[in-house]
Amino acid sequence: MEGIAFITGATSGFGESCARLFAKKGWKLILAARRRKRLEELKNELEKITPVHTIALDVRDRAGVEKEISNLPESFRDVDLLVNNAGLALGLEPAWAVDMDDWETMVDTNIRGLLYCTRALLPGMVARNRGHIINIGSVAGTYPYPGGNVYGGTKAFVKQFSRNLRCDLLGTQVRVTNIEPGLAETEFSIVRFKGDKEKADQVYRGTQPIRPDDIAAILYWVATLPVHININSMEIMPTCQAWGPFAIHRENE
Ligand code: NDP
Ligand code: 8X3
Repeated sequence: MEGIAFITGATSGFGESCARLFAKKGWKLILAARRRKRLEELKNELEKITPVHTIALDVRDRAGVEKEISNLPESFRDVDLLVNNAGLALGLEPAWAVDMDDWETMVDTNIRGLLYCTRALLPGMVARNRGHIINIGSVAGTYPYPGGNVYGGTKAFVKQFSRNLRCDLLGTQVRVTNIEPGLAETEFSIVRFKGDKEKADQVYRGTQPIRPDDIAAILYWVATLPVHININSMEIMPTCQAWGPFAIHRENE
């Protein structure tokens, strides 16, 4: 099954890998992110194999999202798949020490941005009785860790919002999936540590993390299952990752 995929955060990591794979499989692409130059480079490359429409867009800009989606070119209008992938973590400080701006940026991107894109594209999917929204959540939306505070909170929102969407969409053929990856090497940690590449590299030191192409392959499988099958959620960790024991603070130790 081919169709039209709208991918947010297409300029790196999971989004970029998905763009490449879906292009190879014959899907038409709408690629959105803020970095215009990277978008244009990707468009030039992928346009050789499939039609591509790019949107230089900050998903936090509600009016911008609404305008761009209502002005999609005719041949890109009937979006079959929305991949709500644009997102980020900022910092790992404890809650009492974080920069409030970082919390706001995560909420505005991972929650509000995802909502704006979803709300703008969903009516068309329901009207056509066809479509799929794949949200990129995280294991951080289920399992807490020190410094995960608001990032994990935003992904917990994505998890429950995905489930609630399924309830609203019951009776339609529109599907919803929450993909929840664990340790994956992308630009994620460079962004989290605000450009500190050395610190970012330490996150993946001695590991074999998930690669963006792994997530793209999983996402493609989820998106191309028969329409009567809905994968509600999928939690994915690299084999080198698992859970730890409960943390217990002991006095005088
Ligand atoms: P990357 O940093 O490599 O990619 C993030 C993408 O999101 C970029 O294309 C970036 O593009 C885009 N983006 C960020 N903010 C905005 C914005 N305001 N408006 C539009 N686009 C935006 O990281 P990943 O590929 O790892 O991240 C993709 C998703 O996966 C995120 O939601 C992340 O939380 C999630 N995730 C990541 C994991 C990991 O370990 N890597 C694990 C679990 C989930 P640009 O800067 O050009 O706007
Ligand atoms: C990204 C995975 O564990 O760094 O969502 O939060 S983690």
